Parts: sequence; C-alpha cells; structure tokens
Amino acid sequence: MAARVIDFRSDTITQPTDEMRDAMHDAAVGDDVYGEDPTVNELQELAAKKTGMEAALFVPSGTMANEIAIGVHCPRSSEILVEKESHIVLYETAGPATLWGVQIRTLEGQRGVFTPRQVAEAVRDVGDVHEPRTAMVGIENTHNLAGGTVWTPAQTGAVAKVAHEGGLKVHVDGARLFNSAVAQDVPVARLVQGVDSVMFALSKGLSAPVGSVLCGPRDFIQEAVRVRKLLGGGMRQAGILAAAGIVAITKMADRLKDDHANLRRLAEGLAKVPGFRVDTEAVQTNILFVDVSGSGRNAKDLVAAWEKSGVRASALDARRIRFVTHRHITKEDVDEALNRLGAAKPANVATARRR
Ligand code: TLP
Repeated sequence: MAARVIDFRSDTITQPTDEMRDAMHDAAVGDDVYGEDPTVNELQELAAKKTGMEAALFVPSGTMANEIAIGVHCPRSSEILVEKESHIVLYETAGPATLWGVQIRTLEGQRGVFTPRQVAEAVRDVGDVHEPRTAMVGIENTHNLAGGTVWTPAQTGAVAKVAHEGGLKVHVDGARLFNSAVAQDVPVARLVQGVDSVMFALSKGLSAPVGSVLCGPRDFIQEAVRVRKLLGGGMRQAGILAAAGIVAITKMADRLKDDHANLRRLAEGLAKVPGFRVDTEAVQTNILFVDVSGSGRNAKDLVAAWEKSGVRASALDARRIRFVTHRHITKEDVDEALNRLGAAKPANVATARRR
C-alpha cells in the first residue's frame, strides 16, 4: 500500500470542515454587489469586530486584499516600505507597480521585524522633486519567509507611530494574524491597534476554502469596495463562501496552537539532522525553514527525493526548505515524517537517528 502523503507545503491546502460544508449548504445568500448578501454582511461585521476596525470587506484572496489596500492608500508614483522578503514584494507579481504605479522599497528586518528607526530613515523628503513620496508601510504578521515569526503589539505600535508622524499609512498583511494572536496569547485586535488597515486570510490555517477579509475605517472600506470591483472581485451570492469564513473565525482559531506544537516537534527533530540548520528562535508559529546547505545537498533535490517517500515540503531556493503545519498534520504524522526523511536521506542521517 502506498504510504500516506504528509503534506507540509502550505496551510493553504486545508480542506473545509464538515461544519463549514453544512454552513455553506444552509447559508442565506443575496447579491453581494448590491450589498444584499446577509451572510457576507455577517462575516464582514464579525471581522471588523475581531480586528477592532470600523468596517470590513470580503475578498477572494489575500493577494487581492493587499493590492486593494495599496491601491486605496497610495497615490501614483509613490513608494511603499515593506520587509525585503515580504509576500508583497516576492509573491504578488509586481502588483503595486503593475496596478497602481507604486514602487516598492524594502527594509531588512530581524526575523521579519523592522524598527521605527528604519522607517523614519527611509521616509523621503517630500520637498525634493526627484523623490517618490513614501505613502505606506506594510507589516507582515506573521512573517512568512522569516519562518512564521510574530510582530508584537508593541513593535507594530512603535512602527505605526513613526509612520504616522511621517504622513504614511500602515497596512498589516495578516494572512496568518490568528496564528500570531494564538502564539502571543493576545486578542487579534491588539495586534493591529493603531494601524490603518489589516487583511487576514480565512483559507490558510483557519481552513475555509476561499477568501480573505480586509478591515479598516469606514471611508477606506468604501473605497476598497470600488477597487475590488475594478479588479473583478465583486462576487454575487458569495455568502456560500462567507458561511465557511464565519466558522473559520469563530471555531478554528484555538486549534492553531496544535499546529504550533507540531511545528516545534518537527523543528526539534530536523535540527538534529547533521547538515541541517534550524533557527530555533524563529520557531514561533506554524512555519519552519530549514537551511540544508550544510548537508551538501541542493534543497530542490532533497524535496524531490522526499516526495518519493510521501513527504511534501517546498524548496524556496537552493538552501532553504519550508515546512508548514496545519489541521491535516498530527503529532504522529510529524514523527512518521521525521522517520521517512531520515530514510530518504544519505547515511549520515541514519547515523543521527541511531544516537
Ligand atoms: N502565501 C502562500 C504563497 O503565496 C506563498 C503560502 O503558501 O504561504 N500574505 C502572506 C503572508 C501569505 O503567506 C500569502 C499566501 C498571501 C499574503 C496571499 O494570500 P492568497 O494566497 O490568498 O492570495
């Protein structure tokens, strides 16, 4: 019998729960472009309340939510500041430039977190005709490529203060904001206190099939509705999807702590493999990067070899492999994966396991 596939590629692969499927089946719906879908409206009110914002907007994806925020916050030929390995700069197909004529400038963070001073120093001189205007700072909480690392409320608040002093807006890419809240044991609203907008994903660890929610002040969301329409994101009987989102927010956040515990277990196991390096301080939520360069193997080759043993992970480049834990990975799966990875690796790993 083929071995069960243990899939660490992303928490985006999570399937909707039975409760979500029931809620989707039973959802009351209407035409959301007319603002008449009661289930979408309920989700948006719930999201606004959770984040402590005035209003919210259901959108098809996290990428669209980020791009809408940039489009609303930033005039043409302005500039945004984001961390150098943030999703906005690496994985949104040059959206700010393509859609809005907005340039990205990157800041180098420590485990994804940059400082108020870095922001203050990067803000352009508005009097100089050569320079783009700095319009927005983007914070990623948790920071995906830093290894699911969190921004504390104090770190966000300090950056927001300096940004506002410089006339900038602050947007939080909170694709995994609930992971951050659970890991720090603080309410979601605390994490975004003092910022101008936040998006969070329903379709990652929270297990809904589709969608993200963009939250902010009422006038910002009114503009965001127009921009969503421009991008083709105005959906009709979207309550079918929003129903799963409501379950995601109300029922699925607490269990994220299991994903975090499983990731820690995985990190501890992989850290023992000779030639593998794990930044243990970055092990905070459900994402792990392992630097395999010390093993003499290329990350892409290793991932291809692991695939044959039924363990899936993602090679970011030649050195780094990403593992993400989620609802379909149990503690036993972690142990089984560690076993299989040992078996799929050359002899030095087998030696490590015998110790
Ligand atoms: N992240 C995906 C990939 O796009 C890399 C993943 O598997 O992690 N912000 C952050 C921090 C994200 O990690 C992602 C998705 C997004 C935005 C975009 O969300 P979607 O996929 O809904 O457009």
